[in-house]
Amino acid sequence: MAATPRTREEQPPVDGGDPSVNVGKPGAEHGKSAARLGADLGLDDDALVGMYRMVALARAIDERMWILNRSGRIPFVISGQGHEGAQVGITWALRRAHDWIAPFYRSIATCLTFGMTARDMMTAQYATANDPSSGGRQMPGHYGHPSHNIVSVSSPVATQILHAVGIALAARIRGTDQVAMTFMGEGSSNQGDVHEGLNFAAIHHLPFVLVVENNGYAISVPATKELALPDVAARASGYGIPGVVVDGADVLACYRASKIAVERARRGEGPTLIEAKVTRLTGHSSDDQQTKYRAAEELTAERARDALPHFREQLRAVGILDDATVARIDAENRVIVDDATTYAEAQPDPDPATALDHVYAEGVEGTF
Ligand SMILES: Cc1ncc(C[n+]2csc(CCOP(=O)(O)OP(=O)(O)O)c2C)c(N)n1
Repeated sequence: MAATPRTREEQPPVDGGDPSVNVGKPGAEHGKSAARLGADLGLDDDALVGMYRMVALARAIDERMWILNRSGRIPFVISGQGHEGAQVGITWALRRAHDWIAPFYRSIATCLTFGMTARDMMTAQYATANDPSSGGRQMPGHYGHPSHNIVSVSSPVATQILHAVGIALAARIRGTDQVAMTFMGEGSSNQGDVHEGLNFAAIHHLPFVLVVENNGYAISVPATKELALPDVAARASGYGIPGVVVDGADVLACYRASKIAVERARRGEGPTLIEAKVTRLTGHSSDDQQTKYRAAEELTAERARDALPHFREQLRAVGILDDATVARIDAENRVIVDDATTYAEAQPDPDPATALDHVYAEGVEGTF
């Protein structure tokens, strides 16, 4: 049997990759001028601070969820910690209230960036009657928001690609100029749905972007047992579309990759596969103990790839953030998270009489 290539160098080139995706590193490329960082991407200082605020808010909400879980207030957490930088950077390139996203269970920062609020997220965790994701009927972490064009998360992984490709097809037929983007892990990218979705979207040049957030594990299964090559993005060439690998700890690199993909999709040139190499800072979920299958040294090394401190230092290095601004953002985020927690805790549960609503078709005789 032929040896399987294991390293990036041994791989065939990933079609369409942009060699300049490492933008945003402070220093030689950008100098110390605050005005220059992000300028080539059309991002001003306010936008950069807004992106940082969003990464920090997603982390603060996520950390609160774990505290609430461990203190018995909410039943289940599936975390986005380690994914936030990629999620904010990538989602930032979409047009809110116009484009569509089909998120997955780690898409906390994605959903916040696309319009959901901390209260929306927390009511989903508490499964309250007024939770916009499902009125307390979905599993926690299965976010959705019809008025923000956020499709409800499905529990079977990867099905969201079919929903998003269908939305992209509808957008094409209706001529709405909308782009549909979906998100999943690298393990999920092995599902048959992904082949069907990418093949169809590529053939028809649909306005669609697939984002694979590769955190190296599918629950306890490491990437080496999920993929026979290092990059999911390499598969894109099999569909005749660009595949881009991007460092998920580099928010601006993620934004750039997404901006290119979204503009291409909107121009009618078809889909792109973006693979963001992220990290999973927590267990798979609150029901998982990752120290059983990950060495302490590996977990320490993962912390060094955390986008939150990286982005903060990047903005600090060019003078866009200072200690006072960071402290102010942290304090504001604490208020938002406290408010969301108190609010969600006080909301009523759904009425048990509605438990079967939307489960069976109503008014249809003889179909079951
Ligand atoms: C079709 C299907 N098979 C299995 C599962 C159980 N399951 C839930 S999450 C998960 C791991 C997914 O890993 P990955 O796509 O890499 O995403 P990650 O959770 O690591 O972000 C599995 C196997 C499922 N939900 N749906």
